[in-house]
Amino acid sequence: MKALILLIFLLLISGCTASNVISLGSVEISDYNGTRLDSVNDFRENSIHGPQYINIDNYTLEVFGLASNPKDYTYSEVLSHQAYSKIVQINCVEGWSVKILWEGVLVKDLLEEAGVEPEASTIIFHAFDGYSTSFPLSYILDNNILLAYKMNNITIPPERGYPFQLVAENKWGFKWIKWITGIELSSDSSYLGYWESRGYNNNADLNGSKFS
Ligand SMILES: Nc1nc2c(c(=O)[nH]1)N[C@H]1C(S)=C(S)[C@@H](COP(=O)(O)O)O[C@H]1N2
Ligand SMILES: [Mo]
Repeated sequence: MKALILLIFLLLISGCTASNVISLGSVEISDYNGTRLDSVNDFRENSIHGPQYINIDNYTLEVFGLASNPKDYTYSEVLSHQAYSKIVQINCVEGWSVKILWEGVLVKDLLEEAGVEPEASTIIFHAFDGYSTSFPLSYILDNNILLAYKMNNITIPPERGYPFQLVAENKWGFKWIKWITGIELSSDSSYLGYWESRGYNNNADLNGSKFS
């Protein structure tokens, strides 16, 4: 009898421990399918107003402007979209670069939900620190541009743009807007963002000129 009670007790606690596993956060990876990655800590901090610390409970991503179905998303609503990943290097005009595995959702998927109106030619991204930058709509659609929430398998840290940084591949770092709060569909193809209105090339192609 005592042995039976002991056995039941042991079964119970083993069951408890098994269902009680607490998942710890992921660890940054440094290698992906044979590609050596740089680290989240290899970035330089040169943001216009320093790091921003966004409270995710009050956060919304607003998709607005020339859209038939403008929408406000919570963080988890954005993350409920199909996830994609790719390795892309960010290059700052100041001369440093960092190669990272990015994971996020396609900006294109959000734009399709918002219903792009025919006059929309330009996508303007707005950020929590007042920063902005813009792209031709075709660049966003044709290149599967990511709105990233993870870098090297960890959630993007506040200093690096939490909750979202744009992976503006083949463009200079100043197009990689962090702390994104708004995606605006616009017809203003001559819109100039923060650095673009201070002399940097609005096209910002890596193989083109840095300055306008
Ligand atoms: N919101 C916001 N995004 C921003 C910036 C900024 O000042 N504010 N700086 C840009 C510049 S110039 C570069 S090179 C990259 C660099 O990313 P990092 O600041 O994480 O190194 O962020 C870009 N995104
Ligand atoms: Mo930069």
